[in-house]
Amino acid sequence: MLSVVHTDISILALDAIVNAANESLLGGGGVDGAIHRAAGGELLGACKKIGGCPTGKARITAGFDLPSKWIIHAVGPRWRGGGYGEANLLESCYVSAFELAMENQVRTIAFPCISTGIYGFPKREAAKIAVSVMRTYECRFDKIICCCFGEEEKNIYEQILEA
Ligand code: AR6
Repeated sequence: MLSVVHTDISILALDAIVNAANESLLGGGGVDGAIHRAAGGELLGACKKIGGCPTGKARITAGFDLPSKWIIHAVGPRWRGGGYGEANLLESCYVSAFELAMENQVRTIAFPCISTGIYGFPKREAAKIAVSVMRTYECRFDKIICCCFGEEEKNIYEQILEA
């Protein structure tokens, strides 16, 4: 089941939540900052051990103090006008996150709108890419949540899912 939820992803109690991280995996602003604050200091130690992640890929850690069991740190691309493979890289980070989720027996998972905040990826284009990957994995999960922090994102996802 694929659904849209309008909330802070760090409060969700699922098998896994996805973080919109950067290549260092050492935290930052936006949803990354919120997840690190809610998960507690041990998360930073776990991320340091991993040693980074290339754009378009994902890595997994425990959820520590979060209600969710796992955090999948996906690194989306920075928007540079669209001519630098941004769409493929965004698709690839959703695919990598889903593959890691399946390797770890995750059945319920939520994604933020990766790359559409600080990284500037156009929201509607990003949502179309996200939903198309989610559709291909839908039958392998019990619950896939598009977690929208803003009203605008929520409306975009609802329109795409209804189309
Ligand atoms: N829960 C759910 N979604 C959220 C939350 C939250 N608590 N907070 C923000 N969002 P962004 P990016 C939404 O900027 O564009 C960080 O510094 C936000 O409204 O968090 O991939 C990283 O370390 C937007 O829709 O991530 C990287 O350096 C979406 O999450 C960089 O930002 C993504 O916005 C990554 O930029």
